[in-house]
Amino acid sequence: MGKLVLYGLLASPPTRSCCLTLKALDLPYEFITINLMVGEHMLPEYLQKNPQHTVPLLQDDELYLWDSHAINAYLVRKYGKDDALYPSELVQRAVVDQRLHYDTSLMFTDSLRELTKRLLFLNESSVPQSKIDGVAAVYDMVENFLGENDYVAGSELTIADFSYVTSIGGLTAYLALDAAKYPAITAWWDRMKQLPYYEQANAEGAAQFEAMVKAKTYTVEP
Ligand SMILES: N[C@@H](CCC(=O)N[C@@H](CS)C(=O)NCC(=O)O)C(=O)O
Repeated sequence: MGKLVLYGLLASPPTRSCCLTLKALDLPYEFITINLMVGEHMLPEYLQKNPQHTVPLLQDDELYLWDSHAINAYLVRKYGKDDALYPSELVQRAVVDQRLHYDTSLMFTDSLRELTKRLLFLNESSVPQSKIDGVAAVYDMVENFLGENDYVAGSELTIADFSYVTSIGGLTAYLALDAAKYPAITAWWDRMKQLPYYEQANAEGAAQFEAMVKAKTYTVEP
């Protein structure tokens, strides 16, 4: 097995989704911090590895792979003892893929990344109400995805849960999750916290992210 290196930032939700997958698969890896706050992701040596300048980035011997969803799928396919976290069966995989694309397009990118970019990277002092409404719409959708299921893509834990637990966790820094309104998300999140590697892979970085957002003073504009 090659040496795995994960370049990332603990506060970054997609980085932590990869930490969760690595831990779930019990894979040893080196973690190299790329501090976005001081622009380390824009340095030529990083751009050479990932021209899209995002974290996380996985190095597996000569392969450099970015995008957390692609990384997580790759890790399960290459190193998983079975395909449980990213099922090979056509329909099950299609549902997992749909959940992942929802994270890439809407939940993380359009909601969480956009809000965070405005406040932490562009240093803006307000966010539009429409963006906070967008967070509520994401909660509605994930509550719907979960339905009666234990996990976001059905009855079994998959890599989609790792993306969702980090993205939803980040969104709660902007809009608290109302347990009465979102009982399925609340129960699922509690279930995720029971995973033996959850604390180590997600808790510290999630607290760091929340502290960064909460340290900002901002208004919500109509
Ligand atoms: N779809 C990507 C998104 C990654 C992403 O946007 N990461 C943020 C940090 S949480 C980042 O690297 N921002 C810096 C930039 O895009 O220049 C993934 O899932 O890995």
